[in-house]
Amino acid sequence: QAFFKPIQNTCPPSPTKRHTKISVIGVGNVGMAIAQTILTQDLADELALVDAKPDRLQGEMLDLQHAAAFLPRTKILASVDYSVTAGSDLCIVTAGARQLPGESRLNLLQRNVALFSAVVPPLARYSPESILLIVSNPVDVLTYVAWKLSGFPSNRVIGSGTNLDSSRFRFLIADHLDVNAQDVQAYIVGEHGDTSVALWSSISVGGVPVLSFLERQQIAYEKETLEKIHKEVVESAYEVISLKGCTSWAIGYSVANLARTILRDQRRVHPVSVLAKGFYDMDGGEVFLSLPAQLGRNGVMGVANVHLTDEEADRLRNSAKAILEVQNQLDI
Ligand code: 6V0
Repeated sequence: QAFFKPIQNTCPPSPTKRHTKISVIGVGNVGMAIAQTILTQDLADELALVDAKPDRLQGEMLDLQHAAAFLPRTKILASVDYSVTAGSDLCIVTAGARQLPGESRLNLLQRNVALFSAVVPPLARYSPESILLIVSNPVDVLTYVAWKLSGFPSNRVIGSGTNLDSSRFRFLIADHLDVNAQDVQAYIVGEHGDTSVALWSSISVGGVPVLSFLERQQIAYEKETLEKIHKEVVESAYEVISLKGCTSWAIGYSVANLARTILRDQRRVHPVSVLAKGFYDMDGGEVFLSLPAQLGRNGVMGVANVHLTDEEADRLRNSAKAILEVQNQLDI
């Protein structure tokens, strides 16, 4: 018995209205921050959650469902079984092993590769047309692993990469210049990690190139000041983790922002981890790292040709080398 008595002669639903489904794998701090931002921003008709811990998963699903009266209408599902993800448009992977006391980064990575072997193939099987968005760390290497395990074309495998680092960078520059971070165009590219590269030469605020503006105004700026801001970006994840035990809100917004660009075909440029081969003279191997990529409904559409100084280009190549060195030691 339907609650509402249906009216006669209603038009069938418009065939052009798409049903959007997002799956989030891993309901830890990061996965849940992403899930809740997706819900509040009304980005999906259906949200599927998967985790290896059934009780935690059920608890998180119920807790989100109980907010239904305050949120846009979204069907929320959860299961340890990947069939719940079937037909997803976007699969976001945040599942990750935690570092054990005394464990090397490489060993942790090898455990995460094993974890990805259990996660990525079923995702690819249940949603063969989906876009994979990898968040688990080390994100660049794991995006490569997800690409290999999924068999997807490279335009449909993306790592959240330095999208978050760039947002931290824009915040610090905005704070320094007392402007709105949304008016600051600034990219951090390369590895999401210690070898990331700040593209100082292309920073602009409201369309005004920052470095040449400072030079024209004869405002002395020290290279060290710029390096200090970049260093602060690199250290900020460690700082937040040492203070609150994890990072969650900023990565939640950052990934939801990527989801919006992709699913709504916004064609915006984001610094995210993509297969770098062929861009910026990086022909030395199959490596994923962050470049300013244009994203849309089919995933990666292209990479912006930002002018790099010789020093920036060198640093980017070194970043690629650092990722490849780790990748080459992996057993996949
Ligand atoms: P967390 O709170 O430990 O959550 C991880 C979740 O993964 C847990 O709920 C686990 O139960 C689940 N999990 C473990 N194994 C499996 C499996 N085989 N299948 C399904 N689920 C599983 O970690 P947190 O949420 O804080 O971080 C998740 C990952 O995101 C880590 O790898 C972080 O390093 C990474 N981050 C990446 C960032 C980026 O910018 N790319 C930013 C922040 C964190």
